[in-house]
Amino acid sequence: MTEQYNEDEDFDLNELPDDELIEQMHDDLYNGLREEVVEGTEILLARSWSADRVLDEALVGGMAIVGVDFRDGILFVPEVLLAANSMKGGMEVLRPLLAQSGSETIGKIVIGTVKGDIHDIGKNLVSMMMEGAGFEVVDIGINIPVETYLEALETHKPDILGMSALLTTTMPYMKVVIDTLVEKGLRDDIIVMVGGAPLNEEFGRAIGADAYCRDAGVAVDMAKELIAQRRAS
Ligand code: B1M
Repeated sequence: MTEQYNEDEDFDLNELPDDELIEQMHDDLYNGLREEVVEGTEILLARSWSADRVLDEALVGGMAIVGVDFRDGILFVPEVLLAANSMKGGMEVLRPLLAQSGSETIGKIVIGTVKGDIHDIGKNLVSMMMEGAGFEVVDIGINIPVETYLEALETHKPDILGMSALLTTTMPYMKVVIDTLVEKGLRDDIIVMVGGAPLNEEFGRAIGADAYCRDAGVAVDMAKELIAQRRAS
């Protein structure tokens, strides 16, 4: 990534046209500059950008660049943590907008990232979008073992169990959870939806999930569809 502006140079994000502001926000996210990412997010909203568009173009777009350089060994964990923290700053600004919903609760989801995996940005985004669509969301966090999923299902009695995994080494754990539900005779009581960058449809089917969700928007649509199907049957 090249610096678009000299770091010492004092400039006002507000003065940048939209396309340059987006590029600058990608740089700021890459460089872990949370305050600047938050400010850029606020500026775009003030320019009447929708929360969805800010999320996709400025934040998710920026994190994709970070992902490529992380993969290629250009960025390392501490830098990626700072980038993630900046992304979360922007997401906090968007949260009330994404979670704005006048509608009645249309269903309940318990969601968590599987054991061995601490990635939570995607899961948090899914939670926000589901809330926004009128779901009650119980986020049980990261690194979740099967016992904790089971306890949460017992306590909260949700319609849906959502699991997230970002690592090829942790995605098989989703099958451990689903197999345990089957063993305990609980599988038919709940809709299971899975997601995370390394997953795909085929994997979702192979482990016995009801749906693989490519992104948070798909998760919302799938959740509505599967709940409607279940209630109709
Ligand atoms: Co990690 N990491 N990371 N990392 N990290 C990846 C996943 C990786 C692809 C990077 C790379 O090499 N390009 C790679 C995995 C390779 C693989 O397994 N094939 C990787 C690695 C290797 C690692 C470590 C092993 C690195 C190390 O220590 N050497 C380590 C593992 C730690 C662990 O979990 N045990 C590690 C650590 C970290 C950080 C802590 C530094 C940080 C996480 C911070 C945090 O989450 N709080 C981090 C980050 C940020 C990433 C990348 C760069 C970005 C992930 C992200 O937040 N994306 C990531 C690269 C990448 O994915 N391109 C990478 C943005 C987010 C909005 O997208 O999470 O895909 P995503 O979520 C989407 C969809 O997938 C879907 O909807 C979301 C929103 O649209 N979705 C769901 C997700 N979950 C869902 C659940 C659902 C439905 C939909 O349920 C219903």
